[in-house]
Amino acid sequence: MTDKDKLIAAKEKWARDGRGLTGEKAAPAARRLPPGQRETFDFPVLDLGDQPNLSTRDWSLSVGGMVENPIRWDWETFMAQPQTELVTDIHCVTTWSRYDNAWVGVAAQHLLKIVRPRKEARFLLLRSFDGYTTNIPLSRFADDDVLLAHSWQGQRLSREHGGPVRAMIPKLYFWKSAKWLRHITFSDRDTPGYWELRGYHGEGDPWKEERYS
Ligand SMILES: Nc1nc2c(c(=O)[nH]1)N[C@H]1C(S)=C(S)[C@@H](COP(=O)(O)O)O[C@H]1N2
Ligand SMILES: [Mo]
Repeated sequence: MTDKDKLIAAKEKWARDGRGLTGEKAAPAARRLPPGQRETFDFPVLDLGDQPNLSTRDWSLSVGGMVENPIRWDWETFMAQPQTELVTDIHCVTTWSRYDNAWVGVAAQHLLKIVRPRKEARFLLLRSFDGYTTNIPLSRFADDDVLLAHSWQGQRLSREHGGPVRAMIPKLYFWKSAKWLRHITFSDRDTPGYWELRGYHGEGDPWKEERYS
């Protein structure tokens, strides 16, 4: 490539990436990095400091509240469900974003088919083995890119990143993606979780900069 070709290629890439745009009014499809975020290449660990040491034998997921069919899945039952592979970007409210994370897990849409939320159910509260909680509108949990994930980049999720199983909700800030997932409650009412009680947003859409309430 000549220098001129390189310059053109670089400028074309800038256009594709939307470099230099504030992005404040840009539609999500027009850019990849939500407003106020910067790309990171490592995978930071963020939690309350108590990382449960769970073997797959200690782990189970129960789902209850306003559903027709409450369940409790142990590890074998969870792994026997249809498995979904997805590549998604992570956006943490502390302003780092990490692109192209390859996940494997059970799709939220599959879980919803099994438990069948009642008509009145509009919110979920996720509870974790470290006592952490976070709330999510059912409409956001029902998205086709939401997973209960057990693997990341071809390996089982490590303890520090929430293994054996964590939520993965890529269109919301990452604090909504509960690690060490233990229980999901469906409700007609919104119950604020750990960070939501401490000034963070109920929905948490990075494209709308829903950081704080
Ligand atoms: N159980 C549990 N899940 C949690 C947290 C936590 O403290 N406990 N922290 C949340 C926050 S604030 C973020 S940013 C992400 C971080 O996930 P990571 O440590 O895998 O990067 O997990 C979320 N899920
Ligand atoms: Mo976070």
